[in-house]
Amino acid sequence: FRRLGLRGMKQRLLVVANRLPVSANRRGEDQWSLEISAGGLVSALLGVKDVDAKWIGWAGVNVPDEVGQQALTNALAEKRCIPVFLDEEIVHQYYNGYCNNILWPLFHYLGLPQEDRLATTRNFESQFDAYKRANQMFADVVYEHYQEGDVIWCHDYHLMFLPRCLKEHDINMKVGWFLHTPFPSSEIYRTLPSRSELLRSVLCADLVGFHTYDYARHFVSACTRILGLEGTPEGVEDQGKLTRVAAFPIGIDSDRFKRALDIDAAKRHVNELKQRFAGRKVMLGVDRLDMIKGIPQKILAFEKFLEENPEWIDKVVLLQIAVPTRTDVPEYQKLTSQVHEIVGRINGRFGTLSAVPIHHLDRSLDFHALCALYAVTDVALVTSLRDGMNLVSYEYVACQGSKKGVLILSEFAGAAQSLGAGAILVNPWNITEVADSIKHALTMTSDEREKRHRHNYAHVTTHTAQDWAETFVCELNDTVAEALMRTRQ
Ligand code: ADQ
Repeated sequence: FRRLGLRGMKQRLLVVANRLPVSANRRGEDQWSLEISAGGLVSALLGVKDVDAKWIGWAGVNVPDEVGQQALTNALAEKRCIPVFLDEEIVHQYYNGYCNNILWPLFHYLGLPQEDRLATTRNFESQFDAYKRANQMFADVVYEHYQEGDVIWCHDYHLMFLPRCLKEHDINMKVGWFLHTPFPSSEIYRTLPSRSELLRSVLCADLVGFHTYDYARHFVSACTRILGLEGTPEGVEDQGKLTRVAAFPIGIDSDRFKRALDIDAAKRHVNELKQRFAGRKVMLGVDRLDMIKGIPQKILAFEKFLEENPEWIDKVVLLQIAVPTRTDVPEYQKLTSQVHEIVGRINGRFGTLSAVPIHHLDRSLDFHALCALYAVTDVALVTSLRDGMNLVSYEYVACQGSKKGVLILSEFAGAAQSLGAGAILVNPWNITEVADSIKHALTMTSDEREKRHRHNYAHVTTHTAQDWAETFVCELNDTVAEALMRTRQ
């Protein structure tokens, strides 16, 4: 890639994502309070500096009245955010329905939810219709704010129809689309009833990006097998028009995490945690409470470890921080109960009068508390069943400057491709293997720990969110410039 850097380019960037990076709470008819929300996309884009960027997306609330909408628009403007207003019905059909019930499980190889498979199939067309309408609503807001020369960067599976809406409005818009989840094998993807229409819409973008080369390859295969188009080393070609397809592995703002640990609030948390868990090894899990994160599998592996290594009872504790998401979706409510039940059972089984083996918190932590946890814990356990990248593994490594803790990482997370040499890679479905890895991590020599950590730390601190965004935007500019040259020749 040509690494021009965004600094000084003075190019405007419109980031379009389903959710704005803030959650809005109404405090009165025209009063809103805004709070940064947790999530991978937010964390990554907060790390992108020195760009004239505006963020377009849904604020996560239904605001039916004009007074409220205007007040929220004004409050968000200070954060360089522009809201898209979606009503309850469209949120239900587009977001809960098509995005979260159909695309999300499919892209993570979970298929459609079993018990409402028939209902899902029946509702499919109306949900897809709502999906297209919602994408058009995002496009309408982009048109309102677009200026010639802007780069429009569309994010994620919620907005696969957006590149098409934008290009139909103005073929000269520079449009990039990036997927934060895996793109599944074409054999999985091809079960989606709207498979062709979605692929064709994504191909309207100038540049299509994925976290890993494998996801990019799956996408190109889907285009060749389902649409009969030609896959080239550059991307996908349709009657002479090339859509560039490439891998852009995301990163984090590692300096922000390191700096956070110098702040008094974080130091206080570190001291408290050290005192609280003195004499015991601490393992950490931090996830959104989602089925793709493999939380039940992780906890069951920990149980297996205690069962097979009783000498560790009372000497090791697992802290599992699970921030609830999509709480109105029944599948997620079921997952919460399932996790609570397993944790209760294991704590009943292995707890003593002085300690319980698992501390499970169903909530988001503030940034400094999270960094402190990353810094003091001995092992991080990431057991995603599938995960586009998994930034928690990066954040853990960034905060482990002095301790050099061990990362146990699922081979099904995109991060396994970048942190594989330093982490202990596991198949999260194999509970015995994960239990053995826990033992390996807890008993590892300091030489091995240091060597592994050094590898990962070098990667995390040199492949940052800033690099990711710069590379994507530069590549988009280059792709458009090259296409223009080709048409002029
Ligand atoms: P997510 O599925 O949200 O992201 P991940 O990449 O791990 O997964 O990011 C989670 C983010 O939320 C991290 O920055 C973490 O610090 C924060 N977080 C999680 N639990 C938290 C808690 N309890 N309290 C506070 N903060 C918490 C999606 C894809 C990923 C992909 C990212 C970025 O699913 O695969 O890596 O986008 O592309």
